[in-house]
Amino acid sequence: MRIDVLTIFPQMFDVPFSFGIFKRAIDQNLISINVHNIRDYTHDKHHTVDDYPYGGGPGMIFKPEPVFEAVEAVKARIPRESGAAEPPVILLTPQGRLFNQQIAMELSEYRNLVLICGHYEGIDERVVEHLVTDEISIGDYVLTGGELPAMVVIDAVIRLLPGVLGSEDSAQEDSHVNGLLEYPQYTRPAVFRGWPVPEVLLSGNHAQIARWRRQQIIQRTLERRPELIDKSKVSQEEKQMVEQFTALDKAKSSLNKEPEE
Ligand code: JFT
Repeated sequence: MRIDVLTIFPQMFDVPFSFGIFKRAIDQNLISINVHNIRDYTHDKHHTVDDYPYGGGPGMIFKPEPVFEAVEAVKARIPRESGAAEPPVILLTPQGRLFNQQIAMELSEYRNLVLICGHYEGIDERVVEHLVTDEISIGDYVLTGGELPAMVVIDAVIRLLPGVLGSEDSAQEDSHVNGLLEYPQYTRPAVFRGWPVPEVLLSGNHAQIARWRRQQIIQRTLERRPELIDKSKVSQEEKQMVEQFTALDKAKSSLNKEPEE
């Protein structure tokens, strides 16, 4: 996959992609990430990328001309077979559709992605209407620009590409792929500062371990992210089993408590 990123802060992308899994994937030519400075597509002496908002208001707005010219130049340089679909042009914006694993999987099917990172108070709406094909937000909190969201999207997408992660199936096992949270994990020592690893995991009984993990997955998801359960394939029977289990557990621990004053 080839990813082209447009930004006024290209150096922000140097560090995250110089390490570990990304570096290896880039070195192996599984992905290429090309970062372009939007300022290079201005024509005035001061390389102006922003201007005041029409109608007044706080802050500055990205001008449309440099963004259009940058996207058009970058798209022209993407090698494409004749008849191949145009690459999506994605704007990171608080107004976009909320990013999730489903969207990451959808984007991982493309040969090319073009990402636009804005700054200031936003981008001229004509960029959104006539250049951008997809608007994405990584979550309902306020950031200063689209660079960190772009890195989040790139991370989530490229780890799904074949060969990027060491073992082929580890991307499939992750939480949110099956729509639920993960079970708790432990490694040695078996007792750390007096806190033991759950006994079942040391038992060597694989069927019992699998049952315990499944129960933990459902219990945690019920407690922490109940909205995920409704969308998932957990059976009514399984939910009831875990709810009974949890109720029993709570009853037991309240029996063990010191009586209150
Ligand atoms: C914030 C952003 C995302 C995403 C793009 C551009 C300017 C600053 C800003 C802040 C509040 C209101 C603009 C951006 C994001 C997110 C993305 C821009 N700003 N208006 N903030 N939070 N989750 N994706 Cl361009």
